[in-house]
Amino acid sequence: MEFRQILKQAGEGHSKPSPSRARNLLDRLQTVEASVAAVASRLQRLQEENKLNLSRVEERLDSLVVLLMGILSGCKLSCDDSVLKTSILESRRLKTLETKEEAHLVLKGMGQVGAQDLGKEHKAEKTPASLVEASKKPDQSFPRDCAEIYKQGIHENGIYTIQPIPLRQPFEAYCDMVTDGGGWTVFQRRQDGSLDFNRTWQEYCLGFGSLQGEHWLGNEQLHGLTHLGQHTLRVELEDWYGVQRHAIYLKFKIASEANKYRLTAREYQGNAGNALSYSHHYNHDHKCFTTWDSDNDNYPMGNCGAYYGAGWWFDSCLAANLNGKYHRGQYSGVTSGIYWGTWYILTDKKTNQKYSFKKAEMKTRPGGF
Ligand SMILES: [Ca+2]
Repeated sequence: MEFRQILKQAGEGHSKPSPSRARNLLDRLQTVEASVAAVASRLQRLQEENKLNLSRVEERLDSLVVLLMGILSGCKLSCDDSVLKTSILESRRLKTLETKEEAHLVLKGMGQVGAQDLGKEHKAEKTPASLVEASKKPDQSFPRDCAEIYKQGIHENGIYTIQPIPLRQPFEAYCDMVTDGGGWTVFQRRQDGSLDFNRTWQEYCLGFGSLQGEHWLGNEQLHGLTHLGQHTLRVELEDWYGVQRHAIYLKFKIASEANKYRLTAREYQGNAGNALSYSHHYNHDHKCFTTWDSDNDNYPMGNCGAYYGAGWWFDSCLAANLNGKYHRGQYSGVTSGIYWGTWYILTDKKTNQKYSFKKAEMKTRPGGF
């Protein structure tokens, strides 16, 4: 029987429960009501806790979504083929290694350095040991060249780590991702005269300068970049009036050191003229590299590299030399400047002046890119 009915009956006098029984019932009623109130309060607390937990979960989900969006928009990559793409991103991250000391320590761990002359002007940073471990895998751990990076969807100019030959040491290079469709691995730059290009055979072999500024990437690196398949050479020139011209060679190759880094540059296109194959007597195509301390030129009476103060693929001696001295426009005396004989003549017969370029850049990418 319900308590309230009992009480009602008691109040109406249909039965006559004893006063003690009525008190007992009232006590029990109060106990039950207190229990119900406690349960209701607990339920409410639980509901509030659930709401709080739910909102925390939502917050964490939101932050995860933001993080994911950041990663995706940052790398602009889809997530397949992730090993190569991760290595590209890692190569950009390496730019945060700022000091020469850090780079030098890393390089000591790596053994052979590659394109860098850390003791002098070169400021390029190198690969941490952990990444070098990855690069020891038998397959390709870094993109072969800037063209491959471009094809991965990265179209930003800058310094990237590349590995033209599997199992060989990766190295850094400046990638021109904008000019004429991008994908160019830059191997020479002149722009302000801050760097001396009259260097030894060994220096030209390993490379020198700063990848951000004036530099020679290295003949060994050039050989690695061009020894397989067909490659294109692009030469860009700017004079002191700001006029720009270019020369393209659809067949470009640099031989091994055993073959004195011999140049192949054929099938010219462009508007700067074919200075590399100027004439029968001044033809740089198929000529070996010469420096002041390694004479491999076609001039039997002396060393063209020593005479003109540059490392280059001299004939006997030159119709072009983009590694010459940095003169500010016109100069006189020995034709030692940054020279391209099909654009500016060797000597102005009226003034007896010669002309050196303000900017020069040489770059390569695979044929059919
Ligand atoms: Ca000679």
